[in-house]
Amino acid sequence: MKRFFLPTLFLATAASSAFAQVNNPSSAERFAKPSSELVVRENKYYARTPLVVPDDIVLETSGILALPGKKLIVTTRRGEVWIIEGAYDATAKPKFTLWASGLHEPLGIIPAPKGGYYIAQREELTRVADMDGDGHADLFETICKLPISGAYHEYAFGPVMAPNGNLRVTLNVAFGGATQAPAPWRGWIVEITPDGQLIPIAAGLRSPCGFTVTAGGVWFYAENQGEWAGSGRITEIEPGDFMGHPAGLAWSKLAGSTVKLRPEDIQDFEKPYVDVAKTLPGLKLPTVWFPHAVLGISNSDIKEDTTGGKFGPFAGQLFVGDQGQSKIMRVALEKIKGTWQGAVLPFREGFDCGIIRLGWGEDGSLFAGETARGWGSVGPSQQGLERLTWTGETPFEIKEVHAQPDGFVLTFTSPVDRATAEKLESYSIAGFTYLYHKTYGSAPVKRIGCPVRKVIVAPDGLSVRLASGCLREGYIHEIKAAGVRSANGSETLVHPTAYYTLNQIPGGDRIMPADPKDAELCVAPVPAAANASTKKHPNKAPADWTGDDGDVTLLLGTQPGLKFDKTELTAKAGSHVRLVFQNGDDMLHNFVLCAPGKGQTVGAAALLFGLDGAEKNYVPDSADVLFHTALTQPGTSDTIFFSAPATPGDYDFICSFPGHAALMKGVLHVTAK
Ligand SMILES: [Cu+2]
Repeated sequence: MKRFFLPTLFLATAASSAFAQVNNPSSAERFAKPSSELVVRENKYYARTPLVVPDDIVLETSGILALPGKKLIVTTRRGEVWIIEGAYDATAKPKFTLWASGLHEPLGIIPAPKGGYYIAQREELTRVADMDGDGHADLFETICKLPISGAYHEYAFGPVMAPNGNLRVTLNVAFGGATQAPAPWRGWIVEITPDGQLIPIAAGLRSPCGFTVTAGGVWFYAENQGEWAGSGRITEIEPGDFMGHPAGLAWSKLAGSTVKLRPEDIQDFEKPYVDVAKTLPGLKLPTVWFPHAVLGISNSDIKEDTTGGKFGPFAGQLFVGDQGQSKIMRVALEKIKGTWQGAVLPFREGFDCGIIRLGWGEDGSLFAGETARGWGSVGPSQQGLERLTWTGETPFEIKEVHAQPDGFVLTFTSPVDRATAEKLESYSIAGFTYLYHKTYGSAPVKRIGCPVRKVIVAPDGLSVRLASGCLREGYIHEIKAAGVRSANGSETLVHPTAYYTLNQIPGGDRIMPADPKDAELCVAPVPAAANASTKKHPNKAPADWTGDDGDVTLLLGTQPGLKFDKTELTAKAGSHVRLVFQNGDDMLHNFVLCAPGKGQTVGAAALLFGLDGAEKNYVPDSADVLFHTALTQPGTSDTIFFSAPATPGDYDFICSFPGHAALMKGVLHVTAK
């Protein structure tokens, strides 16, 4: 997970029925705004039902397993295991029975073939069972110890049962400090035999909250943005792989390790991940990148749709939860030249709380387990459990994206309207990628437009083939089909944008010959906008100032843990202020001076930025923004020159990088002249 905290004021949610369970009444007023258009539309196809939880239970759901007879067994971050009856009923109050307690932050539960359940706790994999049949657990059998140092970020996720009957567990790295893998196998995925033998599989994981093995036997895990991870992503895991975070390499020399890389092989590359992968054997390319703040900020559990159509038109695809943005994304994969790749799309947002666990119900509904504690999340609740059901109506969506030698094929859930689908202007494509470096997260880099040159609509209207220039292997391609309408009723797509990670460009027939001018046309524009001097980013002293220093110099720095080094600054009304913003932290930050009381409003608006956010320093175009610095790299500074407001008062300042404003805030006291 992350240490990012989201302002929960932000909302992108939800039908009024969703308010049935508000565990934190003080946050109810945060829901004063009307539901967004998108969520209202999503509700038509996928209905959300929060479970009613008794007031005396804190259901920070961390593991979900459906039991026969429409029951569930769930674990919580507080170490409890509950059996829930009536969880499928929209109106009745479910019955909760405490089955076990006293576990150490369990983060998953699966059946154990010899009875009871396997549960991963922070420091061990355990079999828990009810031997005397009284309805409560009485056996707690340690299968395998998982060493920890005590750092709060040392989560153990799982287990997931491998096809061979062994159990896999993923082990988070610790946060910060000289080493983030203070105990063996932190930063690894390991396999444990039922008799407790530990087999290391792959290294370089950072915060692998979710992982799964598909019906086809392929393992994928979800990674959070963070240090060494430019953005969220899911990646195929095979034995011997290195996933990018160097902390776990401390243990690659131990007996049993299949990973050949050593800590000294990794430096602060500061280059696109795909470029480093070409020269660093073993570094695994992400299967599908999830653009940060666009498709989640802390992606969590992965569930393959094995319902055979009971959950709608996406059978065989993957659903991936997100903790910070309280939403679920959808992934459609394909294998090209031996490499997995594919598209991620938005699926459903507007949940009550951050999602860390997903679990199928026995009727093909999807349960979402929720918690906000320690991280914050969008929505009114601090924890909970919701059920998502397909209403039986088919949403008009991009169903799959398939790479072609000269572009992409998009398939749809229902036929497209030919007139709009045949127009080039109905589409746009752009490529970009993320840096591989020690810094926490990366802005999207090397973004270029990919001109759409030809469209062929299939006779049945269920797919279109797009030919485009400027495609790059290893890059993410943002594919928009905003102009396409449905044949039936001229509807727009519910979610018109897909992000396809093009690890391999396939061979085969082209529909457009390669343009010899491609190479010169496809040049990344220099994103000068971010550093330009503007009225609100005045990075040069005005000519009419006497000297460059103005009347007062304010020094502002940053500290780890999303903090400015000062929360109060003072300047006289109308005085000439030179503000030096020095970012000494290991993450990207800015300084945004806002109108009195408007800091959190501006911070919430910054969360809505898509990929263009970096070019705009994540500063919303708003009258509430008075002045700001550039988005400043770790160890660098930006200086701005402005006249303090003429009206005395307390002016908010924040960092507007998505997710920071709730904690990174302060006040500029403007005093009378
Ligand atoms: Cu910040």
